[in-house]
Parts: sequence; C-alpha cells; structure tokens
Amino acid sequence: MGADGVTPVPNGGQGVLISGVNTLVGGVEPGAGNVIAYNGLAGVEVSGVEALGNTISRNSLFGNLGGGIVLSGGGNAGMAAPVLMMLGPVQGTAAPLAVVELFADDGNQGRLLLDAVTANASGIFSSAVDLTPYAGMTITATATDAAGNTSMLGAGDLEAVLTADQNQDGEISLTELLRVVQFFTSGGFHCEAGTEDGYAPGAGDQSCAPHDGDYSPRDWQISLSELLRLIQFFTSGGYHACAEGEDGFCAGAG
Ligand SMILES: [Ca+2]
Ligand SMILES: [Ca+2]
Repeated sequence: MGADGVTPVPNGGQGVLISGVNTLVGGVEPGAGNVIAYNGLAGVEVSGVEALGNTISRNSLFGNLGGGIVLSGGGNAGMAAPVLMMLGPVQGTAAPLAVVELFADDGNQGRLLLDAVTANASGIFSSAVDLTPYAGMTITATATDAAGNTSMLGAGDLEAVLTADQNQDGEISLTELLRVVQFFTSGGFHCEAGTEDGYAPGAGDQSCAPHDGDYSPRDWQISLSELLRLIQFFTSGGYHACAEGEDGFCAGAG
C-alpha cells in the first residue's frame, strides 16, 4: 500500500487517503461502489498538488467525522464542487462538461446515489430524479472533470434561495416581486451581468444560469402561473426549500 497512492487507514483516520494520480474509488461497474462510513477523519481525502485525476464515483459516503470528500493541499487541482440552485427539478452549475453525481444524505455527505448527469458547455446541469422519497434529506453532488478530478461534495442545498429573493432573506419583498412582474409584462427576460439580479427584461442572451422562477416551462418567459407562484411566496411572508414543492420550494417561512 502507498506505492499505488492509496493508503487505507483504519477508523480514526481517513477512510481512503490518496496522494497519487488517477486512482479510482468506486466506479460505474456494478458493485464497484464502496461504503465509506464512520471514519474519524474524511471518508476520502485527496492530498497534495501531485494528487491529480483521482475519481471518486458512485460510492456511499456517510457519517465520516471529517466530511465525505476532502481535497487538501491542492489535491485534484481543487476541483470546484457543483452548486445546487434548485431541487424541483434539480438544477445547478458545475464546471463545463463535468459529470455530476447527485446524492441524498441525512448529513451533508453522499449516502444514496440518485443520478449522474453531465453539465453542458455553460456548466448548467439538471436531473429529472424524483426527490419525493428523500424529503427531509440533504441533496448533495460531486463534479468530475474530463481529467478525472472529482470535487468535494457540494454543500447540500435544502437551504436554497429563490433567484427572485435578491437579498436572500427567505422572503419576497414588494421590490423583488415587482422585478419579476417586469419580466412578466415585457414578455421575457435575458441574462445581463451587472444588474441587481443578473437579468434584464426582454429577449436576449440565455447563456447564464436559469432563473428558478421560470420553471414551468423554462422558456425565458414568466407566465401568469409562474408569477402567481411568486405572489404566493410574497403574501405568505416567506418561502423555504422543500422537495415536494412544484418548483422545489414551499410557501411560508422554513
Ligand atoms: Ca428578499
Ligand atoms: Ca416560463
């Protein structure tokens, strides 16, 4: 052990410590995934600037005291974890063309593999996985680039905020509502860097992350029903992320 860059350590340390290159922990073959749980430190730690191209795929990681996956000292080139922006359907951003694996976990690790999808050239990914059976669990994700570098687990994001909630306080203010009314009345909206929310009314660039108020269908237009959904959040004094909401959110303070 060690020569191959993989040094299993008993409980009290890491589950798997990788300092070499191109190691595969788990994999797509049936039965290849490992259960890596209850370690005193990280479940898997990739450590050092020379530890590159190490893929951690389709394992069950949970209850590790030091986190599910840790990249330390430049391991896996510090591959960025995906960001989950909404949960119904699952949408988020990752490195362009990265393979994203989605998990559910009672903590913030990755106990149950839910789906594997690939981000597009803009880094946007989505999954049609039905989260209903996982209500109350945290949804997490890893990203793996073409060189095989797997990221840490993206922070599970049941604390997700609506795009319309510009100050991220869990409430839709009148000002925030009126912004989306603008998109509704102008027949559409588009990406525009530098504005208060990163969008602007009218047709145009659609290459940025989608607005999660535009969810049924996602067509860069705010329909009356989509606007009414936001008005519901406005009048109910708040909203919170929930797997059973049609858009990944439910009305009322969380
Ligand atoms: Ca707000
Ligand atoms: Ca729409």
